[in-house]
Parts: sequence; C-alpha cells; structure tokens
Amino acid sequence: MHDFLSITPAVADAIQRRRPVVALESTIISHGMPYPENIATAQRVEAVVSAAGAVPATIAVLDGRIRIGLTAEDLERLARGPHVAKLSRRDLPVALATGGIGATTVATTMIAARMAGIPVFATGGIGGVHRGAESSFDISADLEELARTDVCVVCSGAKSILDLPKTLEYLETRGVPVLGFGTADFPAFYTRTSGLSVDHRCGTAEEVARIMAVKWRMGLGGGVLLANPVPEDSAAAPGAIATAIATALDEAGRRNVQGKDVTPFLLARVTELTGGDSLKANIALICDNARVAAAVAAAYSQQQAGPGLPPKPAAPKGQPPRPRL
Ligand code: PSU
Ligand code: MN
Repeated sequence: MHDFLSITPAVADAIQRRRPVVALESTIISHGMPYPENIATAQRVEAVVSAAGAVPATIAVLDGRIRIGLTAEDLERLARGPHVAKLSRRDLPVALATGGIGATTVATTMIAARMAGIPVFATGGIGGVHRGAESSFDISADLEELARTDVCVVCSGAKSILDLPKTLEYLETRGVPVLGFGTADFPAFYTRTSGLSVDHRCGTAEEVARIMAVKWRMGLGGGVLLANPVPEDSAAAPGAIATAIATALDEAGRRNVQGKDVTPFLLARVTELTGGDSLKANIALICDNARVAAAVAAAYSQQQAGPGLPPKPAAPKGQPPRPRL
C-alpha cells in the first residue's frame, strides 16, 4: 500500500510517535476557491493546525504518487493549475497509474489519511446528495467513503447546493454518526444552522475522541462526521446565499453541467454571485475547523496513549441512574 504514498519526514515522524496530525484536502484549493485566495487559505489552514500543536498534512496526487504533506511549491501548483484533476475514489487508480497532478476530494483524502494512519481530517463542506438526486442519481462518493473509512471528518456541514435532509438520511442509513460541535443543529456551511438536527451534540474534543475510539474498537468501521458551525461573526447573510444558490442551480441545469463538474461549477458560481461575503465565511470556517480538528487529534492521541478508554462522564446530578442493559 505504501508503494503509492510519499509522506514528508515531519508527518511520518508524528504518525509514528502517535502525535496529533490533521489531514487536509486539496480539492478545496484547486476547485473550491479562486486564486489567489485558495493558496493563501491553504497556507493559513496549515498555520492554524501548527499553532494548535498538531502537524498539518495536506494531501494531493503529484506525479503518480499520493503525497501526504506538501511543499509551498506543490501548493502553488495545485492552486494555480492548470490541468489539476479532481480525484474521487474511482479516479485514484487512474491518476496513480498514469501520472499527472490531481487534487483529493473528501473521499480520497479520507482514503489517503487512512492509508497513512491519520485519524482526523479537516475540511470546509462535504459532498452529499444533490437536489434532484431522485432523477439524476447524483450522490457524492464522499458519503460512501464516510460509511466505510475510519476517519473523523471535521466540516461545517454541507452547502445547500445539496439536498441536506436527504444527505442526513443517507448518512443515517450508512451508519455514520453525525456529531455537532457545541451545537445540536446541522450547520449549512455559510450559516450556522440548516434547521436540521445532528445525532448528538458534543461539548468537548475529548468526547468526540471517545466516540471515535469506541466506534472503531467495537469493530464498527467507517467515519465519524463532526460538524462545526461557521464562527458567528463570519457567517454570511442567509438571504443572499439562498438567492445565489438558486441562480447557480438554475444555470447548471440550463447548461447541462453533469457528473464531477457539478460541484465545482456550483461552488464557483456561488462565490462569484455573492462576492467577498461568501469567501470570507468560507475561509473563516475552514480555519476554525482546522483548529477543532487539531484539538480532536490531540485528544485522540492522548486517549490512544493512555491505559484504555477514559471513564464515562458522570451522569448529571438529579437524574435517575440509567437502566442496565
Ligand atoms: N463542497 C464544498 N466545498 C468543496 C467541496 C464540496 O462546500 O470544496 C469539494 C470537496 O472536495 C468534496 C467535493 O469532497 O467537492 C465533492 O465533490 P462531488 O460532489 O463531485 O463528490
Ligand atoms: Mn456527483
């Protein structure tokens, strides 16, 4: 497996010592934001992870290898393009066999992180069930990856370019815990709530780490989705976002945009239509997710180094003891 991976010494050393590492994706750089904001954000996100005491590991495919940890030149190649492919699960073997440059989506970043032994990954928004999926069948491979690959993905929910209720239904069917970080609401990327609920509200990074550890020790493979809402002062105005999304969806339909081009098209149009406002939210939320992911990675490392799972938190006072099963 490692025949296909190149891990930088700093990341490899941290993985080996079980120090906290945060995986980061590259499609957000190449297909999720315009240049030069994309390169500035990629650098800032890495700095946030480092400042929080973890090692950043941005992942991409370069020259026929999965690279875990990138140089400044690599980031520049991804951010500037041209000819950066967007690689989801089905594209990975083709890209590795034929060479070239490709950015990893949530799905392929999870695959690579798992191969390298990195259990925590920070991104902006995940792919999901598209609106109209009942006729288009357009469901992101990110959801299947969350069902099968043991990585905790920290995100700010998903954009309402998607059908959010169906996305949550799909995650439920495939057994993926959806946790809210300090919230009971599933966030809608630019805004702090979608009006939909998460499965469980987590108050601390330790609690998230404990859920990851229990899930995987039980042999229940697959991911954990941690949804962290955009910081309050950076959230975008819901009305403007909704209008831009409606316009972008309409244009995508009229231009017959299909397959893997749908998400990048919608992301680019929403950014153009809303101007700096949405980009500001986008940058702020990914930085905050990186900070939360570093805390979860630290808590998980500490737990793995300890004697076992930490004791369950005591039941709140005044409540009757839980019945024994
Ligand atoms: N949604 C966002 N920003 C993104 C993406 C999705 O708000 O950058 C990117 C991620 O890389 C995600 C991918 O994994 O798009 C999903 O693409 P698709 O819907 O084609 O599976
Ligand atoms: Mn799709």
